[in-house]
Amino acid sequence: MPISRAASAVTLDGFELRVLQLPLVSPFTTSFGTETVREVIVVRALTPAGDGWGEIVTQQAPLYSSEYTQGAWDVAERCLAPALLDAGPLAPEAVAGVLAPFVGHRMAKAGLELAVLDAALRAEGRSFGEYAGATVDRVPSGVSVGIQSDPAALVDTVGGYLAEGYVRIKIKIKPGRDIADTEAVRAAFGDIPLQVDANSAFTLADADLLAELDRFDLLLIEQPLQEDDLVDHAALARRVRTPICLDESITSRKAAADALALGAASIINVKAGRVGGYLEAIAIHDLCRDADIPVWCGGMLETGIGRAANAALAALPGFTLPGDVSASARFYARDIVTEPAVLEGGHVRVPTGPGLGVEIDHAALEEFTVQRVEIRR
Ligand code: SMG
Ligand code: MG
Repeated sequence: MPISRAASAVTLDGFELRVLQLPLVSPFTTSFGTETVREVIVVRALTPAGDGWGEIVTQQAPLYSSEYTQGAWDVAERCLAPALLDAGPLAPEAVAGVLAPFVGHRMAKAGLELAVLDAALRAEGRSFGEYAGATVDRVPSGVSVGIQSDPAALVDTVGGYLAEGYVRIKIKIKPGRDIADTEAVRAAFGDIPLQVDANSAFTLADADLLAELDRFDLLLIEQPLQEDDLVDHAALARRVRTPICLDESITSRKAAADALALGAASIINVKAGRVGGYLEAIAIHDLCRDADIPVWCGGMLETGIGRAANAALAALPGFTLPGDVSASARFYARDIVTEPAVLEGGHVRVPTGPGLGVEIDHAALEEFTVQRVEIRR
């Protein structure tokens, strides 16, 4: 690991966990359901030098992946936080090793690691972007558009986002809401950068249908098959011209290497929560950059905390495709940071302040908190 990615150790006095429920500005529908409220866990690392903040990007129910809020809460409170508090002064790079004996629970681990990372970098006065190796000061912003009532409504919604300046559109698809939706967006807006995300809703038996998407010149098809269908994804990739991009399947650097070796993906969606943390996400970026595999930064409807971290991650040089790093207002009327991410000329700025470079709006944090616990050494 390059020396620039080493931060100094912090002394952990404790962690505070909060479940937040943030209302969404509009319902978000994917192949697995509709959300109107984003439930998320905010993590505060308590150190003598100050607090660090992270977020656990689970949802209320295990629909995107096997993790869910109360499961993450339980494992964080019962196992993960106590192990970190027992470890003594801790560098952020040591967090994953301390948590490695606990199988799975990557989103929970990622949220704790991010809080430690933020605390350590704030103490050093260094930004996460600088630490991670960001090479640009703003990143192109794509938007993920949920399934709408019908293709005409989808065209309306996409038109609104294009008018705001988003530089790439991703539409969610599912069986029965696939070809016609994609065709409607292509017909309405011509040659815009466009991709689709199925969130695992198809099977290899749908290969002919998925191959019909080839005529729309999409940037990629994201996660058409199940999380553990690597071999089927490889078979599908041989039957469609559109690049296959994996999201749910890529749970680690090793999973990314395996998927690439199998030919299951030619593009990778990097999401820190899904892979157990931003450091593992950076390792996947490094692997793909060395292998000339394009990556882009995925999103989990993050609050201002994770959104700031995502903007910095997306500023690494291997992120050659626009990510799901949109303005906070795309999801939230009120965020929990004092300066939520905004869209400026189709881009989102990479924060430059210490740590994640955002300050918590404590009144908003309180307003959305529905559950709270403190774990002390
Ligand atoms: O944060 O802009 C965002 C959301 C992007 O579509 C998005 N995420 O599968 O890529 C994905 C979904 C998962 C979100 S479900 C909580
Ligand atoms: Mg996805």
